[in-house]
Amino acid sequence: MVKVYPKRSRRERSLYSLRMRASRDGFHVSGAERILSKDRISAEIVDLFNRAIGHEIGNPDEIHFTIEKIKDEILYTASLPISTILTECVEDSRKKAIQVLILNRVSEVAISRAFEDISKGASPDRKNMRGAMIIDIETGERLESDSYRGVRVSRMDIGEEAEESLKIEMKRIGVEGFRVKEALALATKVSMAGTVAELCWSDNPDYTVGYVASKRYGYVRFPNLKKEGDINGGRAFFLRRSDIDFNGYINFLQTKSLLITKVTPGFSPCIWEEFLKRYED
Ligand code: WAQ
Ligand code: MG
Repeated sequence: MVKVYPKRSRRERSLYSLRMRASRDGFHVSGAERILSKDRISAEIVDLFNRAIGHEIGNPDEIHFTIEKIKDEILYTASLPISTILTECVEDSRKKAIQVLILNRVSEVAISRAFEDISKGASPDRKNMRGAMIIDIETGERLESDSYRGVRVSRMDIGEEAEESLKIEMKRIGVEGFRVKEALALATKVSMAGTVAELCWSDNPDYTVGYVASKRYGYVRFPNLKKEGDINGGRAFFLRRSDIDFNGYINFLQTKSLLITKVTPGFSPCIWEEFLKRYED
């Protein structure tokens, strides 16, 4: 008699963490995170290599790839809902981004600290950080142990099927490229860790879209959180110290594997009043 074994589900297949880091003269240029099956690794390495080598910030002189079989449990989850707010200019975008942070009960001093530091280069030597700063939601104090490097979130990605629905959503709102996908994966993981809210915009001079992410309002994009040509960018994670085991929090961000299996649509594109109204309902 032929024995029939149940097929292993997709989730039980071995998955790998693939990480890329590129630098020039010791300074971080770009990085990427993937969680994927073995058969997709080599093609993805070629893609990430091409991205790193042609990076607009400067050609790297070192590119590192790390490939690691994931042995620990993987968390599977749906993404934060994606909304895009229509704004007129940088001032307008910033005003509304601040409003979302206030709705999340982030204090004024903490908000000012984040905007000021990201705008001028958040590391003590006024350069962009490789990772994120962590800001106390009440006092505005910076909590990360290394304020040059910041905290790097690692081991997160959007699964193949979810990526298909993300592509449809992106087409609908008229965006292309890898940034939305990578930022959405990161923001979802950061919010799952217990972060109250995150503020981010890119360090790439020609990418002006930024976002505020939170459990309550989702991943809220603003078309121009900085001026075109501005080389500064970064990330701030706002944290309520009393609610969190700090070491456990950092450990979750750096080492826990998280794969997004569903992309949640929000309200895009949306005018501000409409966005607020939908969340009040
Ligand atoms: N962990 C922590 N911080 C990071 C990480 C990470 N894995 N990767 C980047 N950062 C920090 C670092 O300070 C960078 O300088 C800064 O964030 C910006 O990184 O249209 O492209 O990769 O919805 O330039 C957001 C909007 C795009 C996307 C963000 O960031 C959209 C972006 P970048
Ligand atoms: Mg960048």
